[in-house]
Amino acid sequence: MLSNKKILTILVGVVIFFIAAALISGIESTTRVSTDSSGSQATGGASTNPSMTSGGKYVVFESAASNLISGGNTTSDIYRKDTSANTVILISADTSGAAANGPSSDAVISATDGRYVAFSSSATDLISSDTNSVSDIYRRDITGNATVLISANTAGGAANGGSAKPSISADGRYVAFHSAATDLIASDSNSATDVFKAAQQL
Ligand SMILES: [Ca+2]
Ligand SMILES: [Ca+2]
Ligand SMILES: [Ca+2]
Repeated sequence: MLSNKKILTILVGVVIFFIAAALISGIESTTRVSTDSSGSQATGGASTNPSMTSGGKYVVFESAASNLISGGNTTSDIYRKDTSANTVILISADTSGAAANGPSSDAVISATDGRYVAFSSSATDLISSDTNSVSDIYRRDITGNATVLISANTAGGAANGGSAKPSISADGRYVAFHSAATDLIASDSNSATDVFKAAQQL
């Protein structure tokens, strides 16, 4: 027969074990990021493909929802959520600041401070001179309120083939992506999609 003291010791041990296991494996909390700045849920389309800064403050994602910003349209756009302030801003903005005229996807954010976001888009109004009718890579500077074409040809203009799947360095200076274009560099004659890395001033 076990004494009451031994039974108590075993019970305390079991309780400590389960508390420790819960602390080690437990999820502390889950919150929904794809909401508008007042916390209302997204309506009218799916929100997908998140990318996050290293400290977790900023999350970018694509969404076909039309209510995340005022003036939202029904094509997929890129948004950045500040998970501290709970504010949402449009990243795939045209030259006037409104939602772009075509779908955007594949958003990635500069991990260090979240200032830069690279993404692909088939919109034609993100910059003033996109005439190629295919998907391009862009980088948005949120602080500078400016969008630049990353998948530019050697003349600085729209490339002759589609580009997609960007990756951005932690500081936002470099963007890698793949492209079927043949005029991003001087001598691409392999008739195959290649991977490129572009540098942009910070
Ligand atoms: Ca939209
Ligand atoms: Ca284009
Ligand atoms: Ca090639």
